[in-house]
Amino acid sequence: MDAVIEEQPVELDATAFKSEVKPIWCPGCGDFGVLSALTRALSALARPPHEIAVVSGIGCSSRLPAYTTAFGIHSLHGRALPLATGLKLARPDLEVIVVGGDGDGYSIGGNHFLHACRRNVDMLYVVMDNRVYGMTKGQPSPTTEPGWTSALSPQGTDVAPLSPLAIAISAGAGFVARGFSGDPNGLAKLMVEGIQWAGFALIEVMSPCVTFRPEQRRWKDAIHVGPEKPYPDPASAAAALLADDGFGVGVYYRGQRPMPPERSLPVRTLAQIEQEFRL
Ligand SMILES: Cc1ncc(C[n+]2csc(CCOP(=O)(O)OP(=O)(O)O)c2C)c(N)n1
Ligand code: SF4
Repeated sequence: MDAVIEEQPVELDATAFKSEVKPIWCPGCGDFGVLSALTRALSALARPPHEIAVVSGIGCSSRLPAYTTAFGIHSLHGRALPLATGLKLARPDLEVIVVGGDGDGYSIGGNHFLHACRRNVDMLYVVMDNRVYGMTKGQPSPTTEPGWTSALSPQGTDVAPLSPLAIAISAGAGFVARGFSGDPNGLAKLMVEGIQWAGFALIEVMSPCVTFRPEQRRWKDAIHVGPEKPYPDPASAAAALLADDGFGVGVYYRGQRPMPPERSLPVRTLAQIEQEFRL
């Protein structure tokens, strides 16, 4: 009689999730801490790299998928969320994690951001917020302070920044948290919670751009513990986020929103799909 082979849980340490590709981020960039936190979180999840997909848009932060051993898609500017939504619907067995920057996600990707919160497809979205477009050399982003001046915005923007976490809550996101790249262990714990959350989870990570915003090196002094526990309802969580200083770390909101019902779609071959779309 054949021996019954029981499936053992996978035990992989964080290095198993780091690829051989060497990050080309500037020395001191906060995104190193986010990569480190993500590989620790994936190790804690005990799923092998081929069961995980990391999807990004365009930007320095969006280079992250290449630095992991999971499946990676470095997609188009602002389009990571719709791409990841399609991927998750087609392959619900995959753990889908979306990563990117504030410019990518809240500017060109802003529309997709709102609808990902509404649709509540099960994925974690990690936004590395440095309040600037790093890759395109320091343009202001939707989270840039109105008075920040640079060669590209000599008089500042004079435009109020978005409050992405409050927006996410009002659009229906069920898990909303803030972390800091300088605390990879704390961030890894938040990521595990976000990945395990059944539905759309958003983690805003304060991740300094030391090249175009060198003053953000001081963020480590500004970061503080946020809410002791998540706010009980969306209105109080959003009100707290609109009033806070933007540096509180922790889970702000964990809702009760049920996942959309699972629908089993008929499996079709590529040829059948092509036939359907033929004009
Ligand atoms: C459609 C399109 N528009 C604009 C660009 C140029 N572009 C590339 S990266 C980027 C900004 C990235 O900023 P952010 O998402 O904040 O990431 P960071 O580089 O700061 O990590 C822009 C505007 C592009 N590649 N494609
Ligand atoms: S330009 Fe800024 S965001 Fe880009 S790698 Fe350098 S420090 Fe990081």
